[in-house]
Amino acid sequence: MFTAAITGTGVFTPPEVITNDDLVTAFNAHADLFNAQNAAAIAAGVVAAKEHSSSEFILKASGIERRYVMDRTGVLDPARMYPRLRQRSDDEPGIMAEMAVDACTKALLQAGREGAEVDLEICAASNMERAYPAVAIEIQRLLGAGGFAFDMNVACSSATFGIHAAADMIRAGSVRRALVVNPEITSGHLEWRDRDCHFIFGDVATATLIERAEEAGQGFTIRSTRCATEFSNNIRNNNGFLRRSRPDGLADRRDMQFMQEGRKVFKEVLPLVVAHIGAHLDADGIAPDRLKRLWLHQANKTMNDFIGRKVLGRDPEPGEQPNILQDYANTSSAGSIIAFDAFKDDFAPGEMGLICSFGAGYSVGSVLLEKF
Ligand code: CO8
Repeated sequence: MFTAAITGTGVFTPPEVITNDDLVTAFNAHADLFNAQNAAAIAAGVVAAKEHSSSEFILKASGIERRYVMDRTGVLDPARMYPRLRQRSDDEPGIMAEMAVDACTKALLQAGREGAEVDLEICAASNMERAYPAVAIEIQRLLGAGGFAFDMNVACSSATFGIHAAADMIRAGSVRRALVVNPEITSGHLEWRDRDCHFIFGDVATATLIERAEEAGQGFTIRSTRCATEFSNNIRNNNGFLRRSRPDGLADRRDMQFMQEGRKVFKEVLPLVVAHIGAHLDADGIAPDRLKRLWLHQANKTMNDFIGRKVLGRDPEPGEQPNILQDYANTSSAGSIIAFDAFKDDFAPGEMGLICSFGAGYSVGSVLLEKF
């Protein structure tokens, strides 16, 4: 048996930013357009008028101030409200692979490794741009890596579930070095025309390099990982390959994009996460006060404040539970890894922290780390 360790992380940040004010201006113009186009049906009570969004609500309800996206012009066009991405030929890198390779290259650089030294890539994200060939295999080729690669999807928990799988393979010795990469183009499946959720997500890619601690000079030992799932329809997207075979075929149906019962998610996921972290620490005999930091999933500031308080049994000190969601919004599986990447350099050997992600499924994944 070997000891698995995280030795590098990387973040690809898209070049374009949308502030809450940008978003609200575009949404409100869209709502006015919609209401004018549907005036008769609205007056007859057949269609509901769209209400305006507000920056104040977004900040108060979520803590989000801005988000990065791969294209802002399409998202902010009131007559369109989704990204405009160029068609790529099958012979050039796909957009997910391109974002992923940037993040992977940064993770490899941090660890002083090359792509050819990696023998497993897991592309773990909440949506894939195509069914096959696996995006992970394209990333493997672009990095010049050997071994094997595969895609996996556990929505917001994809990164921690990917780390869990890779760490187990490294411990067992079947893999020497693995990249878990999370290219999230959430702007492609967010419903920007719905004020209840239009502010929630942003685009990004993160990568985590995992290798044998015995062969690494520095990093974070993965002491243990823990994953759990429990079925819920409260976060759902019904798009998929059977779409054209349904009676309404390619109709612009609301459920083809991200849908959630936000209040229910909030109330149901919080106790799950708190119990999950508590059970993980208990199983390892680690008291919560041994943790220097919690790197939590980045969905909602109030949610994170609550989890921090419950896990630590007191209000977290500044820096114990850092948020990046004010700048990136919810980036699905990538959020906790962005936080880890940004807030890990002050760890001394022996200090511990916990990465935890949670979301659709429901799913919760946690990774207990110790600096060496
Ligand atoms: N502007 C102004 N008012 C608004 C707006 C808006 N934009 N939106 C809603 N309102 C109104 C509502 O209509 C409501 O009015 P009323 O009281 O009259 O009915 C009022 O404001 C309050 O609305 P909510 O109850 O919805 O507000 P909340 O305080 O619950 O906040 C949140 C909404 C922020 C969505 C909150 O519920 C939340 O964060 N919940 C948890 C969500 C979460 O963590 N989800 C995880 C999803 S991520 C995941 O699993 C990955 C999925 C895959 C990725 C998908 C990528 C696209």
